[in-house]
Amino acid sequence: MIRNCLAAALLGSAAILAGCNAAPEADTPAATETAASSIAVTEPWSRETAEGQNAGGAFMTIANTGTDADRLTGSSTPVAGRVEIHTMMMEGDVMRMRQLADGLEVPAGGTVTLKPGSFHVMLMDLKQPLKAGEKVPLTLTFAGAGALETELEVRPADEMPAMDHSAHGGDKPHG
Ligand SMILES: [Cu+2]
Repeated sequence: MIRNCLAAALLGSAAILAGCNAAPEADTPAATETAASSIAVTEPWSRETAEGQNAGGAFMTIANTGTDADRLTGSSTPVAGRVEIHTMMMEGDVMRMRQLADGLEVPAGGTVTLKPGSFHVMLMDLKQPLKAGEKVPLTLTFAGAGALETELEVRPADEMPAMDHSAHGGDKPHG
């Protein structure tokens, strides 16, 4: 069965940006929402991968404006053999990724940010390198909201979260 959201996605990116609701909300132009839930995903992105790199992280902000907690339980994309929900945690002195077997909870009225060094969606067994500028379709599955179609924006590898040198006066003359 083809979900309404998928049908909307097939119509093109404008439909994706407008979400799956018949009447898109004017104040959330970048959000993707399902008709049946209060989950919205904003700024989904991934980083370009090097040739031979077989996994990559995907990041986004997930907001739940509903009154019930929801849970991201799975994900899929045509470019990866499988997709897992990961967190990062310290094991001794080593930062390790760990799969969240029960998924990632998005509290009622809350927001969860997936970002480098923290929660992320892991694209495993990549079938092709992710190239900067590409858009990669990604399906997110929520326990309550069901399937939600979104699209990752692939960003250049050197576009790291900006290290704020301004605090050191780096671009100002010393003395
Ligand atoms: Cu990971």
